[in-house]
This record gives sequence, C-alpha cells and structure tokens, in this order.
Amino acid sequence: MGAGHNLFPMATPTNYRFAFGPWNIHEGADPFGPTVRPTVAFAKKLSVYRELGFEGIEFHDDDAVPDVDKKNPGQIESECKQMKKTLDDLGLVCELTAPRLWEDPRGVDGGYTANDPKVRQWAIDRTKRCIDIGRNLGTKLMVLWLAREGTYIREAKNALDAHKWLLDAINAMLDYDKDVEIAIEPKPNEPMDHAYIPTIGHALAISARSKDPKRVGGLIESAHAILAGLDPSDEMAFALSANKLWSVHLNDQNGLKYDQDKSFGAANLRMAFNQVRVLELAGYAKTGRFVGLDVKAMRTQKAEVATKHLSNSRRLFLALVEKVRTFDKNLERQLIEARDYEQLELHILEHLMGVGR
Ligand code: 3MF
Ligand code: MG
Repeated sequence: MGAGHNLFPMATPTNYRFAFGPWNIHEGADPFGPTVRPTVAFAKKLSVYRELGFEGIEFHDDDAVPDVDKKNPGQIESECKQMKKTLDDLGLVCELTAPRLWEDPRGVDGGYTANDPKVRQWAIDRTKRCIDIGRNLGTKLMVLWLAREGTYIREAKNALDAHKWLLDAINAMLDYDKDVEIAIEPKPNEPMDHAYIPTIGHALAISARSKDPKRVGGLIESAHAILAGLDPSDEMAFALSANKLWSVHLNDQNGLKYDQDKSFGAANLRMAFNQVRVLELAGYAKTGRFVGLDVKAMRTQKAEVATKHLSNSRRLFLALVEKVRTFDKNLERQLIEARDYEQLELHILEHLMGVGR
C-alpha cells in the first residue's frame, strides 16, 4: 500500500458473498444428550438463507440426493435438476459439494485410507457421484473434509500406504472430471485421534504431488487451525499467497477442546479481526468466492431463535470489515516504521473497542 493510500476510507458497501451448510441449522444433540430442537425440514432451511443474508449453499452429496449410493447417474441428474430449479427460484447458488463418507458404516475406519480395498473403491465411487452432483448443480468446487482419514491408534494403519492411497484417490477424482476443483479442508483431529492432513501445509503439499496441482487447493476453517495450535489468519495467508484459498469456514474456538464451531469472533475478537484483515489484504471479496460460516447454535438456544449464530456471525464479519477498513493506515505505517509494536497493539485494541483516538 503506497503512502497516503487508503487513509480513512469511507464506509463502502462490501461485496462479500456468504454461505453455510444445511447442517448448521441443527437439533442440538451432543455426545452427552439427545436433540433439544425439532428437525427443520430441508425446504424450510433453504427458505431462510436469503432472510439471514446468505446466498450460497454448501451441499453434502446426500443433502442434494438422499441415499446417493443407491441411485444411478440418471436418477442423480434428474434429482439435481429439480434441486437446481428450487435454488434458482429462491435466488440461491450451490457454492460447493462434499462427499459425506463419515456417516456411512463402510467409512467407519476412513474411506480413501481404509485398509479394506473394497472400502477404498467405494469411497472413490461415491466421490465421483458427488462430483456429478456438483456439475449438475452448477459448481466445480468440491470440498474434501477428510473426517476419518487418520487413525485412533498409529498401529492400525500403515501411514505410508495411507498417503499413497489418498494421493491415488485425489488423482482418480481429477481424472474423472477435467473441470472439478478440489478444496481440502484440513483438520488435525476429531473424529479421529490424528488426521493425516492436519494443516493447509499438508493439503498443499499433497496438491503439489497430484496430477494437476492447479485444481487442488484448500478451505480453511478457523476452529480447525486453532485445534492445530495455529493462527487461522496465517493459515489463510499461506493458502492465499499460493492462490489456493478457495473457501473459508469462519467460526471460533475457545482453546484446545472438542471442535466447538462457535459464532465467528465469539471467543477471540482480535483473531477474528486478523482473519478478516488477511481476506481484505488479499482482495478475497473481488474473487467472487464465498465466506462460509461453519457455526453451530448453542444447545441452550430455543428453536425460534436457533439461526442467530448464522446472522450474528455474518454481522460480526461485516463489522470487522469496517474495522479493518477504518483502521488508521497512516498511523499503522508510522508505528511499523518506528517498530513501536506496543503502541500499534494498543491502537488495534482501542479501535476494536471503539475507545481512544
Ligand atoms: C467438521 C467440518 C465439516 C465440514 C463439512 C464440509 C460438517 O469439523 O467442518 O462440517 O466443513 O463437512 O466438507
Ligand atoms: Mg468446516
């Protein structure tokens, strides 16, 4: 940024596009208790997207085509046609699809990295159906959250084989569809004790070894980065600097525990500010890519108000865009030149609190 540039920019409307997945409106079950809210029908979920300020839907394959494993390509195509028409009528777009391997009994010990070759074949076949669904719903982007591609105990798998099989699976996907773009969503643990692709560094390393690195990138989820002991904004910057950040799952996480998926900014506002800052520095909004909010409602939330985690996260994001844009860039430059980071930090904290100068 040149001298004097971007000084006190006016509050400009942002052109960020927001997305979430249908799983983000949920019944509130946790490992220690059953559901606490009634199930919201899929059609009803779709109908609230626009009201909440969202335009993009992130589909698991079986959200778009229930029982996808049992359907032939013709059935898949016709069900997708219907879904696409519903989306068009509601003014919604399918941002991405993702194969939900982890709920199927066959995927109990992973899909692409399962010891059983029949399971590995099933995982690849199912992923091809997911690619078909994406094509029919008008998106090239497929996300791989590698949920059970890891181990509960090291001795259960040969990790060298597992990495080879994962790469083979990715290559099979790239071969299957010349247009598909794969965004790996890394996560270090949960449900497994250890996942094979815990960070964006691992994801982009496997991308580089694939048949077509241009078509393998990443999706960063804030909570997953925090669980890996890393700063989400730095993980994003690593991907952005390689032009490989193809979506984000913003949320928050209070330290190292189970994956909390708290509302964006709820646990660490400054960390949230820095995630928005890096997206702003990279001009992410201009790429047309989506800001996904992978957030969960608190279990205590009553049914009538169980979408606030989504609208509040979006609102917080937009407020932080404003905070990034209105931070005094001149002062920032002077303090960086003087290496007075103590003062810079104070200004950031005061700016976030709306106090001070
Ligand atoms: C788990 C996740 C997943 C993925 C989703 C998209 C269920 O921690 O973040 O949410 O984001 O499956 O691939
Ligand atoms: Mg996620």
